[in-house]
Amino acid sequence: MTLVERVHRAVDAAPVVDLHTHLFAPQFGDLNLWGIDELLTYHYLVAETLRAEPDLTPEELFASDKPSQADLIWQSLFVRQSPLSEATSGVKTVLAAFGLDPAAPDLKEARAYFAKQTREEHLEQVLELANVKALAMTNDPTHPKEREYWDAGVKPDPRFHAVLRLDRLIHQDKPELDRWIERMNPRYLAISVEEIEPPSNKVLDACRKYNLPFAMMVGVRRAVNPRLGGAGDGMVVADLSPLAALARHNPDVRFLVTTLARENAHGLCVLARKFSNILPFGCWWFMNNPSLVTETTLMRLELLGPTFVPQHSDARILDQLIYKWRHARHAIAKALVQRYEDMIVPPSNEQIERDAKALMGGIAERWMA
Ligand code: HDL
Ligand code: ZN
Repeated sequence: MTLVERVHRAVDAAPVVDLHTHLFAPQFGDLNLWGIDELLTYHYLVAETLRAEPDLTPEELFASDKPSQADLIWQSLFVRQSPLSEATSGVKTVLAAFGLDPAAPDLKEARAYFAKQTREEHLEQVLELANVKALAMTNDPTHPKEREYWDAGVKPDPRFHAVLRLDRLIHQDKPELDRWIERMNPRYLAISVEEIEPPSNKVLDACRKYNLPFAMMVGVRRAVNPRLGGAGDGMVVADLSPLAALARHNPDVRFLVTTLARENAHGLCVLARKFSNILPFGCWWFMNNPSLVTETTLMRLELLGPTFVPQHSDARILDQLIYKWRHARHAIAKALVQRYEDMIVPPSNEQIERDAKALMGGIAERWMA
């Protein structure tokens, strides 16, 4: 086998531990999204449809029900034009993985297929096809429907790890951090920010008390176009200097960091060289495109060696795990091949498998332990 074949085989075979998703375990009922209508009404595809259909207003699109939106999005992005974006090609990858026609003229076949699946068997099939062995959810106790499940004593499938998301919780009069940490048993605390604001001492003390990493997802500017709803967020190039101070003043706290701007990826790498308590994780959101995953993974390998988490899926719909991880594995393997080709002594299969297992799941697993 060629080096390229050996690397792609090892990366494909390495089980994934997915450090960031918006998925819910099946015990959360309808919060656990799956199926073709959910796939097609993903906010990435909503934004792309509103570009492709300039005479369609967001209000008109959102006024129709989900299946009608899915039909319109399918015709607009998959039939009337070529599905060349990452989000459209992802839906085709999912359909093909289930043996469905990715170039179908309509959604009849896909809907019939998903209608025959039960939630439980579909979950096993998706995790198998995606080779994902564990994943982190995004849990927000201020979300009324989700809170109902926690208050009713929900016990998530052990492959779905809780993460306490602080974006809204920290603005509550009484965040009750201890209560939610003890109820959810989160693997880390997380927040998304436009610019880095040092977390409160209460948050950092909770990280120390429960030995939890603190994740910062940096560079999001919310609602740049409010009419697009969940699809309306944008990005900024953030100032990373507060992160250096945070890591320096809190050497006993672990920081998971991912940045939304391509321009911040290099600076994050340099900071991760200075502070071993900073773990770059994934190519977030607008960075989650194969070209940028390969570029960023290559830069991270060159600056950090295999000591970071190259990707998280950020999946919102269960079936997306299949495409987000197939596309990521291919992009990550391309970067690894380039680094191995530059090694004076070519790597053995064992070395390639060891590195692939660490990058795809081992490092993430240790940080979520
Ligand atoms: O804040 C986040 O976790 C982001 O990932 C947002 O949820 C965003 O809407 C998203 O889904 N990006 O992929
Ligand atoms: Zn997310």
